[in-house]
Amino acid sequence: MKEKTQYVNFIKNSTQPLSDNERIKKTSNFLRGTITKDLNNNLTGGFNSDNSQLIKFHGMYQQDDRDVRIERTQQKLEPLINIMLRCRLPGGVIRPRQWLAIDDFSNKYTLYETIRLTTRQTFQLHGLLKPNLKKIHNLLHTIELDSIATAGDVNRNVVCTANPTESEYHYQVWEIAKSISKHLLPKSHAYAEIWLDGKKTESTESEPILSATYLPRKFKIAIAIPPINDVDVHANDLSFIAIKNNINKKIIGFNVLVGGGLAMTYGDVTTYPCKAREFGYINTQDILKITEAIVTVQRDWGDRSDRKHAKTKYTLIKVGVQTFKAEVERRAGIKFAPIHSYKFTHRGDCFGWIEDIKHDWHLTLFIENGRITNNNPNKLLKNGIRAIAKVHSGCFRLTTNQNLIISGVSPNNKYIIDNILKKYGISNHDSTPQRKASMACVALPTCPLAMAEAERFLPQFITKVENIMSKYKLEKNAIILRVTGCPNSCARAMLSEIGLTGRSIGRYNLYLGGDNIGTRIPRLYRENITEQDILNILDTTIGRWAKERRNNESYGDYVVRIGIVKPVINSEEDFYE
Ligand code: SRM
Ligand code: SF4
Repeated sequence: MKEKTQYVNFIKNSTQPLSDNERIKKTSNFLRGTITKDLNNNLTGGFNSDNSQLIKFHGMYQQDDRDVRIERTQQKLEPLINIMLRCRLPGGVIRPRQWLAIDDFSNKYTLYETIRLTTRQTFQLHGLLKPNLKKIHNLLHTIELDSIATAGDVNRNVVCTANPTESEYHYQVWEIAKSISKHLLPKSHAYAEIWLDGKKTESTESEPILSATYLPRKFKIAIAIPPINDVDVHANDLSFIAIKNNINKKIIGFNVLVGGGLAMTYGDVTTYPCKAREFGYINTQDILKITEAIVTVQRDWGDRSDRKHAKTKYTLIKVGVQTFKAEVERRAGIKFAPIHSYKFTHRGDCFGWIEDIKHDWHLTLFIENGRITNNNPNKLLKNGIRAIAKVHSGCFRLTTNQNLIISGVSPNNKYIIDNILKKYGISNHDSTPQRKASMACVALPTCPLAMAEAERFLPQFITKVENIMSKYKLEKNAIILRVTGCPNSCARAMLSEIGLTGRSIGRYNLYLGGDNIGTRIPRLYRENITEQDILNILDTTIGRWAKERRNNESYGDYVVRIGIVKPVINSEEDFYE
């Protein structure tokens, strides 16, 4: 305990130089910087380096098309700078009229003309040009959406279980997701001022929860409704696991988990993916107080010198669960009760039509890599969803697996939706269970951090994995398989049974042995290998799994049981063993 107290004192009195992002935030005048000046500068398509950090807090990333980067450099042209915008959509619910407006905008004003559903239940528009930025923010505003705090050192989009099998509870967790999102939003008027031509306010603002320098790093919150762990609780700084009263169908409270996170830096063993720790149980009415206390402890104790160690997972490991938890209880004035028992049994989406207790219908559609596009002439996905949005009176729910639920369809309208899907060639049946259990991050060409392909690599790679599955008569089975273009794990490869993380173009690290409910981190099996090497390994291990597995044993559990990889139990101690 002495050591932990010393760490907290060290943070208070730290003389380590702060990271440059701290300077940018501090001098930004509550996230304004000189964004407006850059916005009006027609000589460049981008923002200066400080402002390009600040626009993240307003939900935007400066990018360039990496496919044409070299060519443009040779032509002595500035890179094709453009902006990616990420919307704030707590719980992933979007109305058809909102969808139509976004769809229109993406057709008229984005370079790629796509809508990209993300692993955190929202959508991104890639390829916006600076002159169109105010247009998109004004549009979002008129349809009651915004992109505030979907990036930067703040609380990000709050995710919750969207699965229609849990419809009785969905509304309750969605309401909570919205209230947490609102509670933790920056209070600064900068967004309205810059993007919506809002009235200029004197700089007497304050950020009572986030502070004038905001959080040390991004912060993520999820709400899960067991038995489904679709939100991947262990990827989040703070997770709430709903405890249900099955008689009155009310959620009575939540188990609280803190300190999950998946990223690492290659070659730096002080960084690693981490599971969240159980803090205890709280009643539903205490959720905002507990959230605020956890966020402010991380705000005050998180590392502001070294961004690689700034996330809650490292703060928690440094001070220990007991010290962190005691401080949360002190600040919230609430004591955690012992954890209520809960069990996760799966986390994939439930594809196809499902009827809820009110006799409304919900259709979960598989969207490969979350990319809504018309690129395939035989499957005009974007046009098809647009056509549905025109007649649909319910809503759409985005899932954390990059899929789309057409939600709240009356029995009479079901056939209308089915006919539209048929007309546009959209079907769940053209994808195998293996394809539906696989996911990739965006990576190239837009992500500046990508070391290898992910979204553009996955479809063909899965075809090869499907061949292996059918060779061993496993067509009805699926392995959770995820690919990311770098070790940041945006498609949560570090919670998959087979995880690939990009090393360089065409080469990946292969991780094996996560479980299929998202409660075990996989272990590095082979480093920096080619697609063919990976397929050879999968052929052998999947073949053995087909023959030797016990009952319904998953691939991840099998490779751990027979010792192909040792399980990761406590990543800060054994991830690099
Ligand atoms: Fe992510 C950065 C895309 C979910 C961990 N992520 C990025 C950036 C913005 C690259 C950048 O910083 O310039 C990527 C933009 C690519 C592009 O062109 O669109 C990017 N992340 C994504 C999305 C779109 C992946 C997807 O295919 O759906 C997801 C958007 C989520 C959202 O809607 O808010 C996305 N990112 C995640 C997740 C998964 C999750 O949250 O469930 C993780 C791992 C969980 C975690 O945070 O530990 C994740 N992204 C990162 C990191 C590593 C952070 C760290 O702990 O060190 C970075 C890099 C960073 O922040 O410095 C990053
Ligand atoms: Fe980019 Fe890496 Fe995230 Fe993929 S995992 S989107 S490559 S930051």
